[in-house]
Amino acid sequence: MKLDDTLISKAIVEEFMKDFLKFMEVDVAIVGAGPAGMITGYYLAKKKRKVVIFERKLSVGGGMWGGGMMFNKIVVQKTAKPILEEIGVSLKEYKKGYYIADSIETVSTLSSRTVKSGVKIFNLILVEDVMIRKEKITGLVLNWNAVSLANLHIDPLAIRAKFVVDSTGHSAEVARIIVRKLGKKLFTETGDLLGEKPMWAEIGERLIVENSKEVYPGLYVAGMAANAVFGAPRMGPIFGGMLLSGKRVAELLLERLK
Ligand code: 48H
Repeated sequence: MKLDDTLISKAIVEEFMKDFLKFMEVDVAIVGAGPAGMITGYYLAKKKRKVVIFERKLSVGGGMWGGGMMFNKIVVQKTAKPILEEIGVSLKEYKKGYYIADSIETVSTLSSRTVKSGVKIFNLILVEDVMIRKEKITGLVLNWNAVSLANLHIDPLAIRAKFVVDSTGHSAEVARIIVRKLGKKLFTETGDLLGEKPMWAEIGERLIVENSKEVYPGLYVAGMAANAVFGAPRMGPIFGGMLLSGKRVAELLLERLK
């Protein structure tokens, strides 16, 4: 069989477009394919919800690849152990209640399980705005990240979602867009982003699960974004909270989608 160069290109364009069209209307659109976003997607897709994740970078995994200060190991506490076991990551007990995993194995296994569960991840796409109708978020406004990096004046495209999850990490970008465009409308004490507090693993990891909830009608926050919005400490290189937060948001959304 001779290989046809143009057929190879047609295959890519046609199949990409099919996927893109299919995921332009979803149950849940997740912004950011870090650990929190991927776990949220995994638990939603496991229950057959239609889920898409948009990630602006070439690679998924967010801040997980580098472990702590580029030592590529991640630590999770006992409560998060069942999640990593479920997705098939090897864990070693370091000291009682502290488990350690290889960060490369964790990101690659998590992303593989997320995609195989039915979540569609589009990389290289930046979420630059939201759609609001009757004071509820109803969709996302997308552009290629390369367009933004090159500072090109090119208009975006839009997709519709019943619910949106902001799992963009420290920057809490979707919640920030709401405040910038609509004023202090978040479900926080002041309506504004309260901002992340200094590092304290014990408190940060506890509060992140409580903070993983709806922050504006139709918009949920998961992972580091939850503590940035609700004003809780960062936790440093422990990742259990990101996984527990993602799972919590998936559970809340499954209730809403019933
Ligand atoms: C598309 C976007 C956009 C956008 C951002 O940073 P992440 O890994 O976030 P989490 O919450 O899953 O995990 C946080 C963890 O990595 C961490 O930073 C910890 C534990 N820090 C503790 C500490 O003390 O420092 O992933 C977020 C992802 C990234 O891949 C971004 O590229 C992506 O979101 N993203 N994608 N459109 N507007 N903004």
